[in-house]
Amino acid sequence: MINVLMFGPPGSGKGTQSVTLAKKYNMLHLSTGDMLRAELAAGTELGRKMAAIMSAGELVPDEVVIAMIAQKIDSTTGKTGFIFDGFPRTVEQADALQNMLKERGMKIDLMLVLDVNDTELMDRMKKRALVSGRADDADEAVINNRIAVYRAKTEPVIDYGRRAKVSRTVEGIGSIDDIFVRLCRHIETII
Ligand code: B4P
Repeated sequence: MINVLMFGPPGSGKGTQSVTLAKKYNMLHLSTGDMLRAELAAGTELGRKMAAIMSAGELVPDEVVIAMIAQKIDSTTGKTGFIFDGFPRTVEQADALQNMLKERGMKIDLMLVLDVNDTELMDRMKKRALVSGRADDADEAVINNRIAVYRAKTEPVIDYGRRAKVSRTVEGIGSIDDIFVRLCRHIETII
């Protein structure tokens, strides 16, 4: 099994690219954002508890997303590996993922870091707000908070990848197809 982390600020294209990469390489796409939004949409107790945190652009508690990911890893069969999209988002989540994989005889094989500037991020999320109905895309102050939370709590996770020599920075500006090709080039080096 190969394990790829799709990394980058909010709106950098992690979700967009993970969907097509997972299809191409027969990997399971694990998006903690999608899982949380599914809880919200289903009106579960967990979803109701997380709604306010997410619409403020804050991170939900580590234990919530760690439990979601562990459950998915253990219930998956028939895939070449996992694409982790939007997870880990804190150093604590990175520790938990590393331990989870180690206990199952796996490791993080590649960390793809999408590089996109803040102006472009803001522009993309405002555009998505017109169609997504996502509360966290609708308000400029919330988008700014999400970017600030990324810089403060998530960006330090890149050091993990650097230490393990698995991180690769990829230019995240350009057409979706061109960025896909750039990402595939890196995945081809580990399969
Ligand atoms: P996520 O769902 O991960 O949201 P995201 O960061 O906005 O998405 P992404 O970067 O995948 O952007 P996308 O491809 O869609 O998280 C949402 C919230 O959930 C978090 O704020 C937090 O509250 C919670 N959460 C999730 N995971 C968590 C965790 N591990 N711990 C704690 N809390 C967690 O792209 C954005 C837009 O850009 C799209 O409209 C797309 O069409 C467009 N786009 C993509 N590529 C483009 C390109 N090359 N050019 C132009 N536009 C492009």
